[in-house]
Amino acid sequence: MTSVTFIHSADWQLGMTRKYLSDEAQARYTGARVDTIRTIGELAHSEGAQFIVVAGDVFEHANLSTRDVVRAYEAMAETRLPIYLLPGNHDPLGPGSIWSGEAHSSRPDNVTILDHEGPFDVSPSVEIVACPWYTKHPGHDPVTGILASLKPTDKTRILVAHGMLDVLDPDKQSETLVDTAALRGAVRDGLVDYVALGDRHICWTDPETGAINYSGTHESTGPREKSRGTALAVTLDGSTVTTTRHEIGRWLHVDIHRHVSSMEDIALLESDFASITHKDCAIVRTVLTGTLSMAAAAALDRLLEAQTHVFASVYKWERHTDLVVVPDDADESLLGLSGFAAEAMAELRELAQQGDKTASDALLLLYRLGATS
Ligand SMILES: [Mn+2]
Repeated sequence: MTSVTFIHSADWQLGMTRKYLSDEAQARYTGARVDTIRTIGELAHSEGAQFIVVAGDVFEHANLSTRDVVRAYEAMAETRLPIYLLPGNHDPLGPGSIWSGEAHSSRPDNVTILDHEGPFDVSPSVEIVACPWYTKHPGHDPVTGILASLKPTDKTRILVAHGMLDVLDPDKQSETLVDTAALRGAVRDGLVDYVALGDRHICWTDPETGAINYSGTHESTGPREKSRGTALAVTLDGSTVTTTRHEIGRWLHVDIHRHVSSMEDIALLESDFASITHKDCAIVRTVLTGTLSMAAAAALDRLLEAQTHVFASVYKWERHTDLVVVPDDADESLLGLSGFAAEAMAELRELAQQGDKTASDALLLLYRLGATS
């Protein structure tokens, strides 16, 4: 058996939109997610890879514009390597699927849709067995059913599949969980040499076999993904599997957690923002808690406002944000209120101390008006 090297990628979800991106950032995000296909091509050439597999969810949904589809195909053509695309739960086969639309007449010759179980001959010594999704809700394990039909072969056999391994999600009672034990058995029996998985957006190698892998997405799709996008370079040589993780994405989702109760804390928060590179391609979700004086709260607002111009997006994770503004003596003397205004302020202060958000916001507004007048 001769050795084979290829790139394993998955979950491109091309055409994805995110509600926390402005139109400007969304346009760059969409473009980058296509452009990273070219980066995968460059990686493939530098690794001496013979082909690229994408293990499901190539497109975000069935109703993408023709532009989204043809631009993706154009980038795939430029890789000048065979690319095998698996339909997943976002882009299943079947009536009205994205694979049958008019835009697909532009599909380049180097791209093969894994539109049935296979085998697909990659070369005289390598074959792909595919587990495409035919519907968004198959109602059963979409992967391991195919194993029973496989006969031993002298070829190197790569299973390309999409779904959630049961060992990674033991509490989830989904009908579509994939039976990990069955896949491990197929690897141990020599029925398959490698399992290229998509669906979980993580770069993961099965600790028991080394041959069952998730590549992760090529570009981060959400805050649960803790790095820029990844792809795996895979070499199969006899029964030896070598996988190398490559960080190829440009976009990053990052959470900043910080307790802020003083100007010093706000300075630390500022350094959190400063430490992130490629800020124009970084999406920051903040989780801020604490009790702030009005002066500190105003400084925090100014800091956050300034970051929105630098980063692709900065937004609060509302559910976990808990900031209360309570005036301190310095705030009150700066405002120099008297009479009715001072009484209103005292009342608001009492409510804010009890955790009343509206009172907090009103105080902050009062402070801003007062401090700038
Ligand atoms: Mn999926």
